[in-house]
Amino acid sequence: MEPHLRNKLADTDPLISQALLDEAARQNSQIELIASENIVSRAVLDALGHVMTNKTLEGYPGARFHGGGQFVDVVEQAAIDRACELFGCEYANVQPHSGSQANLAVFFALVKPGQRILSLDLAAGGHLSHGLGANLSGRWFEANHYGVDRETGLIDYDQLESQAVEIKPALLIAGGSAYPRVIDFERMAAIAKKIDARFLVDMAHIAGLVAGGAHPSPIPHADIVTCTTTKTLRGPRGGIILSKDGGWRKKLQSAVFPGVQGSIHTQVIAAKAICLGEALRPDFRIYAQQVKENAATLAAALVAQGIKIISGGTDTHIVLLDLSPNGMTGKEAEIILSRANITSNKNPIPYDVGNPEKWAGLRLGVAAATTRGFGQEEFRWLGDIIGQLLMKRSDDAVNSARGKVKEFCDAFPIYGEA
Ligand code: DSN
Repeated sequence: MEPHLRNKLADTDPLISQALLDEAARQNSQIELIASENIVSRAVLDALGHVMTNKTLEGYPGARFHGGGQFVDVVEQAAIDRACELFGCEYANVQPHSGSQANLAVFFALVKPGQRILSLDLAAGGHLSHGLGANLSGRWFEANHYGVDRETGLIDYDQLESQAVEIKPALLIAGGSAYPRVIDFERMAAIAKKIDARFLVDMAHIAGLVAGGAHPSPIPHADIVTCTTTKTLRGPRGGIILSKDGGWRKKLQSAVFPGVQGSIHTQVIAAKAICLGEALRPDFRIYAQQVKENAATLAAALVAQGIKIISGGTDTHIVLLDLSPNGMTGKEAEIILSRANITSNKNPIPYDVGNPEKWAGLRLGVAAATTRGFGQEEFRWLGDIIGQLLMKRSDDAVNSARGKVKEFCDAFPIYGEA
């Protein structure tokens, strides 16, 4: 056998080998509270490192541009069928390499350059692929944004309706990266219908909660739904496009390939099929419910510590902290928590201005630690300790938190021995 096919990574590339080992150790020894992260199953990891990665294919199952695709066809068809069963829809495209790619393909299918789109403002919890000026979506479309009420932090649907009637976008978009409350998909669909716009829901963050029955589904209301398999869905990095019926099938199929992508990531599609299969099992419903309860517990514990939470709480896995009353930026908070081995990210809050260094928000998410086995008791403690870290900002608080974080990490290990 050629050495290239036989040698282990540790023998051929010590730099990368060590970085991978260090990353595994980091994940084990830190509490992960970044809302877009999760911890995939061993089965998903197995697929991601499989020789299926060697296979190049374009096209769709049964209609490929290269030979030898019969086993990838099994995998991709299973992923499609499972996505349709899980979300109760007739159409699924599992090829997008990411959520942003999925959104790009939907734009390609539904709107023309220069047309208007209307989406949630980034600072109010939207996503950069929904029309940010620096993103292709903001350059090619005339992007307009709706916000949230300054007091409640909630979408004001009456205000949104007036704006939509005035702007008359071709595409109305719901969803994003940091809106912690249930979105009224039915009302938004009615607004889209009133102005004859298409309605896209990007459920990237909440897909696992929808799959597990812990959050209302946008599928019956939206023309198209996109999501990632990464976040609450607990799968590999990648995107999916869904639609309740087959009406958009032809346009969406050609929008993904050859519209915005070429060959597929075969091993990732296998991993997507696995995670969708996992989400179909009854225990995933328990997981989704636990995520929701853990987030509510974390939010309540933080409020009890005197921390301001956008919208006063959460209906999802996301808890968004407003640190302006503490005279602190999100970046400073992120650093203090990281000193205690708690990982989070600075985030804009509604009406935040200025650059990321000055954002007043810190976004927390409970999906990864819930996968690890954390329950409400652990999240109650986390809320207390995060509150104290942010209030006291002292070395004593950091040291005491770090000791407890280690206890929890040791009690809830990830993957066991590598
Ligand atoms: N949209 C980014 C986030 O929510 O963190 C990445 O998925």
